[in-house]
This record gives sequence, C-alpha cells and structure tokens, in this order.
Amino acid sequence: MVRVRGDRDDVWSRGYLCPKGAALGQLHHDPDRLRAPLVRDGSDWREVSWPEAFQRCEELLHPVVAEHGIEAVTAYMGNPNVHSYSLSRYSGAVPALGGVTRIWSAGTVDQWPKNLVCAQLYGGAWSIPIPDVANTDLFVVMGANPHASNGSILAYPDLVGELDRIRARGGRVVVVDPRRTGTAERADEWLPIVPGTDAALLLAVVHVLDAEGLVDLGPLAGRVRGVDEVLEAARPYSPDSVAGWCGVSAERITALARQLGAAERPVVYGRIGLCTQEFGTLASWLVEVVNVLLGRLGAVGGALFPRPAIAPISSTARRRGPVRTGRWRTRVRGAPEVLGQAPLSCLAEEIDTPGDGQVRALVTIAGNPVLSAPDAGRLDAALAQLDAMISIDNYLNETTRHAHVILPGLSPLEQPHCDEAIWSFALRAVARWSPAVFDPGERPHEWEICLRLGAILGGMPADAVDVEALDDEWYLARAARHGVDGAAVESHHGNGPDRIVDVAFRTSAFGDGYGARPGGITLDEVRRHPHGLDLGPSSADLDDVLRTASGDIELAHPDILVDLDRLRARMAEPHPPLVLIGRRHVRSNNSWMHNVPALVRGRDRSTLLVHPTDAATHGIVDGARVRVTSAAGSVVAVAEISDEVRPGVVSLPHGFGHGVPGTRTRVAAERPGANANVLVPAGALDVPSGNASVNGVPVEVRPCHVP
Ligand SMILES: Nc1nc2c(c(=O)[nH]1)N[C@H]1C(S)=C(S)[C@@H](COP(=O)(O)OP(=O)(O)OC[C@H]3O[C@@H](n4cnc5c(=O)[nH]c(N)nc54)[C@H](O)[C@@H]3O)O[C@H]1N2
Ligand SMILES: Nc1nc2c(c(=O)[nH]1)N[C@H]1C(S)=C(S)[C@@H](COP(=O)(O)OP(=O)(O)OC[C@H]3O[C@@H](n4cnc5c(=O)[nH]c(N)nc54)[C@H](O)[C@@H]3O)O[C@H]1N2
Ligand SMILES: [Mo]
Repeated sequence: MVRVRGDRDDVWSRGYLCPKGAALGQLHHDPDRLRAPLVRDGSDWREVSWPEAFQRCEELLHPVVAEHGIEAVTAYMGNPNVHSYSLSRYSGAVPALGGVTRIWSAGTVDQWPKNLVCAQLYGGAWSIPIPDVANTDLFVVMGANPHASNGSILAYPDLVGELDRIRARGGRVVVVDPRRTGTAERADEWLPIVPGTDAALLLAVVHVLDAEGLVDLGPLAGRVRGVDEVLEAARPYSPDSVAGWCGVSAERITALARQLGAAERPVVYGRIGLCTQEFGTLASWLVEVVNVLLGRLGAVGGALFPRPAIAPISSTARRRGPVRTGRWRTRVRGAPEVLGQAPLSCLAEEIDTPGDGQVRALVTIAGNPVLSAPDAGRLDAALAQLDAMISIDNYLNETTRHAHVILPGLSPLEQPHCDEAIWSFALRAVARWSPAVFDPGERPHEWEICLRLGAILGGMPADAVDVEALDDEWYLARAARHGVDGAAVESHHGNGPDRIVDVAFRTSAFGDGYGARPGGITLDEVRRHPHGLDLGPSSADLDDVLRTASGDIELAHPDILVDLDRLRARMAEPHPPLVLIGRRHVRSNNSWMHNVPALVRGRDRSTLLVHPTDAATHGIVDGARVRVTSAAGSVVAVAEISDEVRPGVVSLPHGFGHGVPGTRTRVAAERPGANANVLVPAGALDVPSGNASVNGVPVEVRPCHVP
C-alpha cells in the first residue's frame, strides 16, 4: 500500500477523508498487527495454526460450561463491531450460538441515554433523530466535538466545514462545552458550562420558551403527549435559578432560548458529553424536548429521522409498546438492566466476586475495556482471574494480554466493506459496497471465526464445526428479521456477509423488495457503482418511525420525570473544586490507533489540561508530571496549562495507558499516556440508563515529585 486518498468521485464523501482513513496503509502494514492466532502459556505467547487455536478454545471453554453452566460465560463487544464488514453482522453469533444471554458493550459508556430516551419518546432505541446540518440556520452543539470526531450518531462528510457554511449562509453556531474545543473556536458563541449541568440549562431554556410564548409544535401539533407536564416540570427552573450552578449567566441562557424561538430553522444536537455524565438521560431527553417544543422534528433544518438505503436490523426488530427496564438485575450490585444491558462498570465485580453465577469465562470482540471501561484498574485485575478468556482482536494490547487465545481478524484492506450503521444517521440515502484490496489467502474472515467460536461455546467439538451449514442457518435467521424467507428467495452471493447485505439493500425503502419495487436496488446493482449510489435525501415520515404505545410522541415518560428529583437534590450541593472530563483528537480513535506512526507524530496528545487559575492554586507548572487522584484510583500525567478548559475542570483523554508489560504495541508504548478510566468510579452513573458518567469525576491534582 503506497498511498490512500479520498475518492473525489464518491457521491457522498466527494473525496473528504479523515487522517485515520489516510493511515489505513500503515495500519495494514503494522508489524505488530496480528496475522496468526496466539495461544498463551503463562506469560509466553505462541503463534499457532487456526485448528490448534480453536482446539485450545474448546479445551478452555468446555470445562467452564460443564462445571458452572453457560451463565458463567459472557462476552464484551467493543466499538469496531459497529463498522466492521463481518463483525457488524456476525459478532452476535458468538453469544447466540453459544447460548450466552447476558453480554456487555461499549454502549453503556456511550449513547445508552439516547437509546433509552428515543425508546421512550419514539418507541425505538435506534430511532434517533439527527440534525439537518445542511439546512439549519441555528445549530446548537452540546457535548459534541465534531472537530475531533467528525460527528457521532450523525454521519456527514466534512462536518467541520459545514459549520463554516452554516455561518456563511447567515446562520449561527452555538457550542455548549466545558472546553473551548476546535468546534467552539469555529462557532459564533461558546457557553463554557460546568460539566453535568446541561439538564438544568435546558430546563431553563424550556422555561423561557414557555414563559415567552415561544413554544410552537407546528406540524407536530396533535402528535405529542405530555407537553403540559413537561412545561410544568420546567417551571421552577428559571435562568436565574440555574445560572450559578451551570456556570452560564442567566442572560446568556435567556438569549439562547430566544434565539431558538426566533430562528427559522433551529436545531439542538447533543452527543457524548451529554450522555456520559451524571444526568445523561435528562440532558439527552431535554435535547429532544426542545426540538419537539419548537416543532423541529421532521422539519427541514431540524431533527430528522433518516430513511437509509440499507435496512438496519434494529428497525425491523422494533416492538410497539412501553419500555420496561429492570427485567433482570446484576448478581453483585443488583443493577437493573436497561434495554437488555447492565452498566459496563459492573463487569469487574461480576468476575472477581465469588459465588453462584460468577463470571469465569469471557470472550472479547474488538474491545479494549482495560482502557475504555470505567473503574479500569479493577477490571484489569479481574481479567487476570478468569478461567478462560478468548479475544477476537488484531492486537496484543492492554486487554488481550489477559486472554488465553487471541483470534485475529483481517485488516480492513483484506475484506470488502459495506457499512450499515452510519447510514441510519446520514442525511442522504447512499448505498456503497467496496471490494477488498488484498487477498487474505487462507486466513479466515471474522464471520467464520465468530460462527466457529460460537459453536464451540455452544458445546461442539472444534473439529466438528461445519461453518457453512451454520452460516446458512445464520443467514436464514437474519433474513427473517428483515421479513424475508431466505430459503424461498434466490441468492448467488455465497456464504458470508454479502447475502445478508443483499437482503438489507433489497428490503430498504430503496430496495427492489424482491420484485415488489421494480427498479429498486440490490447488492448487484450497488456493486455496479464503485463511487456509490446517491438515492436522494434520507428522511422518514413520523408515522413510519413512531412505535410508542399511543402512536404519538410520548414526551413526559414517568421514568424520566422522576429523575428530576435526583437533579434537584444534586443542585442543592456545591460543586467539587475540581472535576475531570475527557477529550478526543482527530488523529486518534479511542484506544487502538496509537500504534500507527503517522497518527501519533507531533505533540503529545495525552496531557492533562489544567486552567491557569487552578494551576496556580495547586502549584502546577506546564510540562510537569502531576498525580491525579479520584475516589477510584490515581494516575500520573503530564500537565498542560491551558485556558481552553474552564476553571475547575481538567481534561484527560481516554484510550491511553499503553506500554504495560505483556503488550505488543511498540509505537504506542513509546508514548504511553495515562489510563483516564482508572479514575472513573464504578458507581459514577447516569441512574435511569446505567450509562457511565466518565465526565465530571471529582479529582485532586498535585505536583508529582516521585520520578
Ligand atoms: N473516559 C472515557 N472512556 C470512554 C469514552 C470516553 O469518552 N471517555 N468513550 C467510550 C466510547 S464512546 C467508546 S465507543 C468506547 C470504546 O472502547 P472499546 O469499545 O473497548 O473499543 P476501543 O478502545 O476502540 O478498542 C477497540 C479494540 O478493537 C480492536 N480492533 C480494531 N479493529 C478491529 C477489527 O477489525 N477486528 C477486531 N476483531 N478487532 C479490532 C483493537 O485492537 C482494540 O482492542 O470507549 C468508551 N470509553
Ligand atoms: N478522531 C476520532 N473520532 C472519533 C472517535 C475518536 O476517538 N477519535 N471516537 C468515535 C466514537 S466511539 C464516538 S462515540 C464519537 C464521539 O463523538 P463526540 O460526541 O463528538 O465526542 P467528543 O469529541 O468526545 O466530544 C464530546 C465533548 O463533550 C464535552 N463534554 C464533556 N462533559 C460535558 C458536559 O457535562 N456537558 C457538555 N455540554 N459537554 C461536555 C467534551 O469537552 C467534548 O468536547 O466520536 C467518534 N469519532
Ligand atoms: Mo463511541
């Protein structure tokens, strides 16, 4: 691989490429990237053949299941699952074929509050409206930094460039963030909010909208239940009453509400900073509330429900009816499940606490929870106690060093690609399928690895697994979830993801519906367009989206309103003197791209940002090592004095903490950084959703004199 560049003829990206995309060649050639399975004996790793690796999985897993039952086995699914050609369609086969019922994922350190709120308001956990940035004239960005992330649960090529275009066409961009991010730098206004206080600020916005007669449901009138209850709930939260707590003046809050009321096409966008905080559900809910109260749902320049050209399984699997939580509880802490998952911070205690139902075997799939999960120190120690740990992963890193077997997938250039997830959050319905660049030879695709491992977990001897037969069954099950009888329709795509992809294209709003919509797309048709197929705007009618019990938007769900009591109690307390938030950088991707030389060049990006006032108070100088301590743990980081953060707030990015003994990521080890998640207490949660509150963690920072 000599060079990677954007495709100017691509119908969607128009050649826009992020630095990580441009570095795919280096990722592919990374000598540390695993190409063969590894088996661990003590602290020694051995490269083995694939049959031997699966044999070892059997030897490790079968005794655990025989002695303790399948309840002793669980899985953790990490972020790359979502965007991988194979894993997005097959990682579910591991728990499904294995009979594992409870799994963990990065979802509860990410967007779970949004899922919960959308399930309650709209009837679908993945029915998440996205801002129509191409047409808005007031874009209010809360807890998101597209300058680093290029948008999240919002797919848009060159989102940062769009911020400039919004302003160029006379619109406004307002950023609400404790840090003056690259996004804030490009905005008309930056509101430096105290972490975790967005719910109060938005309640005050609702208060002003109501008091000044700016509530206008517009076309949503008659489709929204609970408006009066919401307005009533917001009444005590005048801008004056919340300003001190939020750290934003009453004038600016009032002005924000008035701008929202006056703009023609305003939209509020909230993302991870609003989810991974103490009041994640309330804050995420209030983003929806404001958009609804202004009649912006489904409106041009407002918040749209996309209608993608590739049908996501989640939309077909939606059931009509109220959301119930707490159908089961975790063994140790008794944490209730929400949308089928319990907080990731419970995983460590489920492993290290003896007793009936103790987790003794773990499969990780494309995840690095030792760096990305809350209370990471305890999890790191707990993983070392497992009887069996199998990792499907491309690196020997902080997490997989605890595995007994590592099963590596292919590089992104050795497999086709066809994304499913991002199109559910894009403003245009685009279909694209990209071929593999390199032939992987005899090495298995991850879909084969997942099926084989799932079958072994389910009790089959490793050498008896018939992957093709299992895949035929998996295909039928997936097709059925799209409403297709896979046995009755012809498919010439063979085994693997492609025939599932074909079903998803054909059953989408733009698909041929197997003859029902002549001229509609199929995988074959999509493949004839190497630069992608742009099928027009992606926007669904409300009627096609809403799956609530009433059929309307249910704005005032009791489970959400009750959380206002917790907010009120918290508002009566003073803020801790210093709290920690995270940050992302455009050349980094959570924990796993720090081994690519082109991406880590330049200045150190793992520093602890400290405001000059706080630095003076605590005797901290720029470039010095400091000890950061929380209720959960303590790390040493390098301080960077900067007025980018508001006083009282320090920022340390997650995903660092490399170079621990037993890992094999040599480039990353040269710049290890500190593991921010060691500082996040297991109990730091947004209560209704169980999402981790990794932002707003109280900390102390002291000069570190120990070398
Ligand atoms: N403090 C703090 N913590 C956070 C966050 C935060 O903002 N602050 N963000 C959270 C969020 S949003 C997320 S999504 C999580 C991410 O955390 P995780 O979901 O655990 O994922 P990553 O840290 O990205 O690790 C990805 C793993 O997948 C492996 N991998 C990469 N590509 C492939 C592949 O193609 N196949 C296979 N099999 N493996 C692959 C990598 O080697 C790595 O081990 O972190 C969360 N943790
Ligand atoms: N380059 C790059 N791109 C990525 C990733 C990456 O690691 N690197 N990760 C990907 C993943 S998995 C995800 S989930 C997305 C996330 O994408 P984004 O949601 O855009 O995430 P961040 O860039 O972390 O921005 C979150 C912002 O929230 C702010 N914040 C923290 N606490 C609060 C608070 O209490 N209130 C408010 N209002 N703001 C707060 C932080 O200062 C930060 O600027 O990015 C994706 N894209
Ligand atoms: Mo994420």
